[in-house]
Amino acid sequence: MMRKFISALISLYLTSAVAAQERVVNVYNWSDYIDPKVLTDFTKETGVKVVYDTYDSNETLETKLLAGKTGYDVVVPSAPFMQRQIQAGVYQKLDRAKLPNARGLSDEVMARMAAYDPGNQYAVNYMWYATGIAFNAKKAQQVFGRPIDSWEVIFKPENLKRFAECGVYVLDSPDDVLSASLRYLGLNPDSKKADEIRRAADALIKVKSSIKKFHSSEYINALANGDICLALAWAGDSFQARNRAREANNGVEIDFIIPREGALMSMDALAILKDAPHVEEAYAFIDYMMRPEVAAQNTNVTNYANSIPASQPFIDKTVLENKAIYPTEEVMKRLFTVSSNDLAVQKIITREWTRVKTGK
Ligand code: N2P
Repeated sequence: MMRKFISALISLYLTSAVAAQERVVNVYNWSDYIDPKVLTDFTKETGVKVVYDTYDSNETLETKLLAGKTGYDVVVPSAPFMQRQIQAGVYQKLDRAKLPNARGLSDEVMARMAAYDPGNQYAVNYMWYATGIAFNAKKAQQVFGRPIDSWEVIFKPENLKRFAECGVYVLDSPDDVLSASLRYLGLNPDSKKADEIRRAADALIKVKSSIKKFHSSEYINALANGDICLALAWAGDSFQARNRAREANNGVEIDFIIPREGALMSMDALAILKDAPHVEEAYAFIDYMMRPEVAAQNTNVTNYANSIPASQPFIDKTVLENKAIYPTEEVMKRLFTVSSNDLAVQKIITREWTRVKTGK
C-alpha cells in the first residue's frame, strides 16, 4: 500500500516535472527580426522555452498556414496577408486581458491595423517600416555619381545598368516591388487592375538583366560585405547591413533612402494560430514583446520601428533619430499602404511575379 502510494507520488512528481520542463512556445517569425537575447531573457524569466523558426516571405508563411496544422503558436504576417488569413479562419481572437502590455500600443498604429483587422480582434502590431533603396555609398558615387532619391534609379534601365556590375538585389516580394513599380509609373500603388499589374511587371522585366537576384534576406550580408551595391530593400534590414559592415570595419558604408515619389509602409502583426498547441505560452510571449524595454531592445537590434511609444526612452538615439526608421510627419505623408488582395487578384500577382522571375 505504502509502496503504491510512494510510487504514485513519484510518478506524479515526474509528470509534473516533465510538464514543467515542457512549457514551450513555437514561434515562426521573419529572419533578422528580433534580438536573440530577448528569447533567452524570456525563457529565463518565464521558464517557457522558445522554439524559434524563421522565414523571409509572406508567401512562404501563407503556404504553410493554408496547408494545415503547422504546430506553430505565434506567427508574424504582414497586415494585408493577415487580413486574408483572418478570413480563412487561421487565427484565434485575442483575449486582451492576457495582453496587458499591448495597451501601450499607439492609437495611431491601432487604427492603421484596424483597417486589416476590424476592431483589432486578432492581432497586435510588432514592427512597421518602409520599403526603399539601400546602397553602398562609395560604389554608388563611383558608378552613378548622382544622389539616389528616386525609384528612377531602379526602374530606368539606363540607371540600373550602371549598378549591374557591382550587384543589384531586389526583394522577392511582389507586394513590395510591384507597388513601387506602380508608383514609379504614376499609377495607384494599390492597384488591383490586371492590366496595371501587368504594366508594373513589364517595367521590372525591362530592368531585369541588371538584377542579380530576387531574395528577401540574403541582401543584408551581401550589402555588408560589398558583394552587391544596390538593393530594393526594407529599411531595418538595410541598417542592419550598415551595422554589420561597421562592425566588420571593412570600409563599406551602407545607406538607405525612401524615394521621393513615396514608398510602401508595411506593418507586421503578432497573431496566435487557431490550432496553437500552447496558447497560454503564446500570450506570455506576445505580452513580453510588448514590454517597453523589450520592444526597444528589438528595435535597437533590428532597426525596425515598434509601436510602443513608452519604449522610446530605451531606444538608441541613432535609431530613434533615423528618419528612414522613424519618419517625420512630412515623410509619413509620402508613404502609402496596400490593401489585401482577394484570391483572384492574388492569382494575377503570383502569375505576374513568376513571369518577372522566370520569364514565363
Ligand atoms: C526582417 C524582415 C521584416 C520585414 N528581416 C518584412 N516583413
